[in-house]
Amino acid sequence: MSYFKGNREYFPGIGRIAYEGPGSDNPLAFKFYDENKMVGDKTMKEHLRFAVAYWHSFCADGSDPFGSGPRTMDWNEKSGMDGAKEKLDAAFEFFTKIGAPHYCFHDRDIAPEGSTVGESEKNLQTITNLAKERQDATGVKLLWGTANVFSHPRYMNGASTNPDYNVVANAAAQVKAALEATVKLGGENYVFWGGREGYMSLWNTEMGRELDHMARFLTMARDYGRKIGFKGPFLIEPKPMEPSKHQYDFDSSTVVGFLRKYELDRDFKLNIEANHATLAQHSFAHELEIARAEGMFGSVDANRGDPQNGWDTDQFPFDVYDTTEAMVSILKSGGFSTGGLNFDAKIRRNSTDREDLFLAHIGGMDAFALGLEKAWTLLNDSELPGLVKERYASFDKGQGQDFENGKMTLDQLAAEADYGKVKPISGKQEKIENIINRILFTK
Ligand code: XUL
Ligand code: CO
Repeated sequence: MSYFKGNREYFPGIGRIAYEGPGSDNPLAFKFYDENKMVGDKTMKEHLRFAVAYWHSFCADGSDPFGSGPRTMDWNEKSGMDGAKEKLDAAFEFFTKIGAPHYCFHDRDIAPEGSTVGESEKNLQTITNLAKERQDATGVKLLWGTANVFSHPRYMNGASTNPDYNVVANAAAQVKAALEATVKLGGENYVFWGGREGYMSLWNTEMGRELDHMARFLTMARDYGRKIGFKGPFLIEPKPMEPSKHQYDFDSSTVVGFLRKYELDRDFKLNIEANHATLAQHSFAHELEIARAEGMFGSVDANRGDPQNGWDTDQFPFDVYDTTEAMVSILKSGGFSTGGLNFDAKIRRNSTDREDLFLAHIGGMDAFALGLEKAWTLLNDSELPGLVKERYASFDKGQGQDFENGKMTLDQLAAEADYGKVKPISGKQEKIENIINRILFTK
């Protein structure tokens, strides 16, 4: 199996990662992710639509607020556009060696900011022209593009919600250029993560006005995207806090309410990130289920937090209970259409070997392959769907059905009240949990 080769090999000694099955003890092989294996009517590759995140894998060197980065990355040695070109080659070598069909980037991950708006745009155009060549040569596709309107100090008070109009205009220039880059590269979605769209203190904040500004900005971006031929969904990625004390896109329910209020719900969907869900005191599956209930499921940023702290630790997925529960919800949503599983995840600061980036992705891909297979079995070959259906059976016929279909008034419903008809009905939670373990730990 071939992989992309630039001027230099950045991951020497590592070839195309192959599926060797659960019996293999080769750390650089898939044990569960067999891209051509059929699960129902699609291959694993088609179901899972994995993507590699440019920022964590090729830009970050492991630095944290307490110290500089311990990782050496040969492709990050040169600065400016020379460095950006080497990083692009390293990225495509990695995508094709790990066998990820997609990638995702922010404008500033892939091309450096220049000293003027025009120079930044030129940098982005130059690098995305090269990215297009590499996409065409390898078949790797862009899952989504986005603009980083949160890292530069000019965005310290927000981007579209900034109280200074001049900053909002700068955010517009970046989003416009990032939309153009996404369209050029055939990106299937466009993401908005509002890292600093929120507040640090309510004493200096006009919240209603900022929300109106955010909606105005998103509406303009939607209109521009459609004008230049972007057909896919715009995605909002909810997160409750970090870096802001409070972010307006707090969680899925909040975002759905916002989108409906400003009539953006037809063009926008949700990009659910596991660790953002837990930061909001929800579970990953909870956020996916809200998106499903609202008909707004779009894509996933696959990662996990750490149960012992509340931060956005962005660890690679590992917990198969979690990936199974997530895949149950995703399959019930009808699976991915334009979305996919983007590893918005970083290797630990002390994971300093070059192979660690491979091991992390192999583990994440295997965890979701297992989750997919187990979820498929739970939904198609277990007692679970029947047990859930049975719980709601009183709404499938007669007056329950009339109630559900809006054919009853409160008077009529109240007239049915009868203490004698209400019997305790077990929720069967433990039975279901036992079924899940049986499916998880048998073939
Ligand atoms: C930050 C985060 C972002 C978005 C894209 O927590 O998840 O990387 O995914 O801007
Ligand atoms: Co994310």
